[in-house]
Amino acid sequence: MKSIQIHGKEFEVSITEEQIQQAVQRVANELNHDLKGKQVVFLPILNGAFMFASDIFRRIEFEARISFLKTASYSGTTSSGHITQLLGLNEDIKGKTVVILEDIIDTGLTMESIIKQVEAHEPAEIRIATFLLKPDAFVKNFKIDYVALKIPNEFIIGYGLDYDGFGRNYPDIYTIKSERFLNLLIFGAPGAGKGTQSKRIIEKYNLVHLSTGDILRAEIEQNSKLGQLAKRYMTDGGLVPDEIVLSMIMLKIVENKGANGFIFDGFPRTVEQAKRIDALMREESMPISAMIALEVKTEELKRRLIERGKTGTRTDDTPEIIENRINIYKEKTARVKEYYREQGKLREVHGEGPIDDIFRNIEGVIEQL
Ligand code: B4P
Repeated sequence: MKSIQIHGKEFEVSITEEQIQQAVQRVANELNHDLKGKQVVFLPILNGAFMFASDIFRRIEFEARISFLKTASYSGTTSSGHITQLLGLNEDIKGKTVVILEDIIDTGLTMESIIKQVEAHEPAEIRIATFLLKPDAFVKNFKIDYVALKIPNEFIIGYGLDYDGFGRNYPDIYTIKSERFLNLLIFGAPGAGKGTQSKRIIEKYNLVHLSTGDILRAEIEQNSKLGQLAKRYMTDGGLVPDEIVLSMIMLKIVENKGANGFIFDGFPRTVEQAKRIDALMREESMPISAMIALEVKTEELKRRLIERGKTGTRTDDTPEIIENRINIYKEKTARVKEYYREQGKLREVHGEGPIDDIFRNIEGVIEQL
């Protein structure tokens, strides 16, 4: 996606030049249809509306005048506390049709004040044409006759609109690149459903899935050096040493820079792993958002894994190794949960029952983050 930098902030295209031009053409068509035969004066409001005004005016197919206005805003001592003064209205608009051209209307406060001041010059009628409207921010009740595009209530630049004076020159509209990201840890004993729920979370939230178990099994499959090393520990259900797991996961994070976020599945499994990943993600300005811990009774964990062992390909799904994995979880891994509880990041979710119901509860947790 096209992006630009202004004052160290990154903006990315949210409305393309083509979409803008189509919308502007539609407004111009409506104006041509509605106002032909009238005595029309266009009043664009500077600075922001200069591009919109220029694109509209060159598409107007009847005789019309154009006169640029500017507003000066200052806090006054009136009851409204805020005054917008209209500058440059020298054109005789008495008895004429006036079209005020604005780049963006959000609350409508400024436009309301502009309308009042234009009315004082006794035009026959006033029409409002705005390039952008933020319906969620609009609190006034005057009629807006022509709207090219409606946008959510967020900060934008381009096509005449600026950030601290810059950005007006771009033909597209840009929004600040989302700094919202989601870094989730999905946690639970072996068989708690981490892998099962991760799949759904990734689909819905578009996160990169980092399952240390899957990565290690892939290494074993390829018979890589790392795989050979990991196999020694995984065969009986023990933990692979922290250094190996950490270097592996760090590599994956670097490879996926620019992701919306990560879901760490089966990681961290020791407090040392947790401390190291916290430090790295803080350095990357993407701290861990929350740990979602799936709570499942030991009997149910065993039942699930033994069941999978009957048909699946996991060599560690045998009764003795399952026992060992669960014991190691209790001894070494369960305490990671307390580490995140202390940080206020732990979210416990009941992990028994239908998979869809569990996912709905997880969604509820994520939506509140
Ligand atoms: P993992 O791959 O992480 O395996 P696991 O913790 O045993 O969980 P698993 O993925 O099997 O279970 P899930 O909860 O999805 O680790 C394997 C090994 O790799 C470890 O033993 C260790 O040696 C090594 N390792 C991995 N990460 C490490 C790290 N960070 N540090 C050191 N060593 C590491 O549950 C899946 C089963 O439950 C499925 O059969 C599913 O169908 C079923 N299930 C899920 N939800 C269900 C529900 N609601 N109802 C019924 N069944 C359900």
